Amino acid sequence: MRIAEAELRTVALPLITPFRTSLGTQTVRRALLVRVRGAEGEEGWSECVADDEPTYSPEYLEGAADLIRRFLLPALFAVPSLDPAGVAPALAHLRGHPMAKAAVETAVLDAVLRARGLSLAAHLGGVRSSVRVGVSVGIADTLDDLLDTVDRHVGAGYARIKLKIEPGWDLEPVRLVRETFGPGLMLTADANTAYTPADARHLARLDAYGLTMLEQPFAPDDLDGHARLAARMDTPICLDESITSARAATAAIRARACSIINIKPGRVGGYLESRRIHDLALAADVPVWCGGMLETGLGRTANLALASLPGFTLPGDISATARYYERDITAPIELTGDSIVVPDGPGVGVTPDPDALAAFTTDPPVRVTPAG
Ligand code: NPQ
Ligand code: MG
Repeated sequence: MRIAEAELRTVALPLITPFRTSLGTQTVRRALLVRVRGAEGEEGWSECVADDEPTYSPEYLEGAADLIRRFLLPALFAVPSLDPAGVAPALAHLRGHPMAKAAVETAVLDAVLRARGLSLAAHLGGVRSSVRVGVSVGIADTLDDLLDTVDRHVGAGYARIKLKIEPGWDLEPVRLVRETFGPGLMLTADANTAYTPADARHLARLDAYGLTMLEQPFAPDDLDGHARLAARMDTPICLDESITSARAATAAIRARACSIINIKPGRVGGYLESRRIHDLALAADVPVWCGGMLETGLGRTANLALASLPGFTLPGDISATARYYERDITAPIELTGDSIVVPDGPGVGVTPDPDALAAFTTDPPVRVTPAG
């Protein structure tokens, strides 16, 4: 395709309940939506997962919007015959910003695949028509509140519960949830980098609770610290923030820093890089699963397509819409048993509902054209 114009808009979706992690508390999810239009009338949509503040990653929403408008789209306008696989090479001279790059690549993927009548799942090599999913449970005010929340999600059917942890909220909540729900519950913990290797002895006590994995205890660039922790714990170590590319995934596996990988398309620069990480992890016998960034239905649906690949053997952080939002910008995504059906429509398979967009858009959409 040749991109003729693009539109950037910000939507704000109130969360049903605040989401607290070791990084902070979120009450509203603001999301940057990208729409591209091709010279032949092709149309594609995507969502950038950069958050309001650069806490989970160095990227943030306003920065991503600025970068997309001033640098990424102009670089793509200059390509006369743009294939989805050509997006990353055309942007490779611009350093960093994987979430912004993923958003424009995904919009191009959606446009091109829709024009071809092919689903994103089929294009990526998906092999499952539905995927098992879990829920990520934030840090609670009290242990009673936590048990109520976990009980509700287990009752809803979720295949796995992930507890957000931080120093002062770790052994006790994990022990209590394990004791209350028994050994049959698939349980994991995610620290979002809140610990240092000096905490290794403390973290090793989590081995008593049969966790399927401990996610990202240390800083993103501390592969050595994670490798040393992995060597002394029975609980498998999973990396999230550390895995910023296929090359980073290879380095982490080689260093024995993790035995499981969380793949988030935004964090690694897109769905095509995500597939490369899936492929190399599968070859190395490292299970992968699809992470979540409190996406709207647009990003969440694209994640379902990715999670249908064969190496995604662990439940993803792809909860039903109702876990996070009263109303979404797409049709609600629903849980069936412990799974969600992978859409098979062309492209990502959903488009934003105009009424919902009108209701949630916070600022006038910005139109970007080759003329400037
Ligand atoms: C994780 N997500 O696996 C992330 C972290 C995370 C669902 O646990 C705003 C936007 C706030 C994205 C907080 C889940 C966020 C965010 C935490 C992502 O580590
Ligand atoms: Mg994580």
